[in-house]
Amino acid sequence: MAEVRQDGLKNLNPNLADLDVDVLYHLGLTTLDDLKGLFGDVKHVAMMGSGMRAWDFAAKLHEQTGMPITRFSRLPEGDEPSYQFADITQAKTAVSAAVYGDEMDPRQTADGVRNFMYQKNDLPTPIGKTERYEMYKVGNTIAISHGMGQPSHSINLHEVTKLLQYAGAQGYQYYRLGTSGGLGVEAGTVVVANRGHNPTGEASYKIHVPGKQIELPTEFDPALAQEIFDCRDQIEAVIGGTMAADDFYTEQARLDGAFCMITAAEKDEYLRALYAKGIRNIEMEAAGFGAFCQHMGIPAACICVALLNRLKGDQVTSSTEQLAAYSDNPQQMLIRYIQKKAAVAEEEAGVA
Ligand code: R2B
Ligand code: URA
Repeated sequence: MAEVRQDGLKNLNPNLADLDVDVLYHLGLTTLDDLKGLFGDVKHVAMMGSGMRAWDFAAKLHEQTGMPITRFSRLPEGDEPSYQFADITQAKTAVSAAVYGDEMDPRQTADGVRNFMYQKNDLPTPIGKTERYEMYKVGNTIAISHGMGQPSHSINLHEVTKLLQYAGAQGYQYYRLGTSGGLGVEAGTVVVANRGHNPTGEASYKIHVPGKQIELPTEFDPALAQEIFDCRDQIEAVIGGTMAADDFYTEQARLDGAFCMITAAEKDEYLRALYAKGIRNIEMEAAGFGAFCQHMGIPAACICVALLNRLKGDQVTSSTEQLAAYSDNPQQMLIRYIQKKAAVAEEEAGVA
């Protein structure tokens, strides 16, 4: 029987204890960094597809709650970056060093410039590297991007979970704040998932280990889903199934991909059958995310806004401003939830 920790974490890999140093390659951090100091207090991990959205969420969280921004730099304190490149060759070398992680002075990189400007304006700066994902920390909350699709998100989940293990964090929860195509729900509506579904409509996620198919269940924590739903205020929201596809076009039954294997009637029949199974939106991570968190005993919620109603069309035609407003909906629900939890913790600390 795998050990189950007091906070519910289970199935932690025993091989990790044998590693002298664990390189969290895609995060750009290792166990030689001060992970306890940086992440020991983490209670919330907000995951989302794009780096810009992770930054945006961290900035809003800092602004709305006053929780402090955690900064991490391997540069000596107060050492400011210079962003003068002598010529284009030096600029290219610097950017390539940032991307490929060579041993080069990070003050000379594009990231260095950006971080310098963010720091000067009290805005979140990334922790670790930004080649694959972008991670920010505000108070007890990590905001991190995971890219598009279940494989990218899965790598992220493994490394973040190891990071929190090495940091000694306890009792943390994961959230995915995403975009999606609604099923019978209009643009702007938030779907809080009760379970993830695969494209056959089943609530399971298939992995192959080692080469043998294993099916994992994909339920989300029902109490947490309800608590997040209760933070909707004026935001239109529903609790329902979220289907994860391995593509935006073909597996989501769109008629507007580069190729198309179905008729409009087949698409309609498929989407309506999914709706009949309680599925209310389609994106690209929910099933893998639910499976990972259920397997490891990490309470998780998948909170995705619909950008369109897929029963009415395929193209995302909203303006940039409209899309930003839609993306704000799940973010505000989570910020309210984090604030509620902070108030409860404060009250408990006062009583103790
Ligand atoms: C939602 O949006 C992305 C595709 O546009 C994908 O990551 C997802 O799940
Ligand atoms: N993301 C998806 O994966 N599908 C949509 O329809 C919209 C956003």
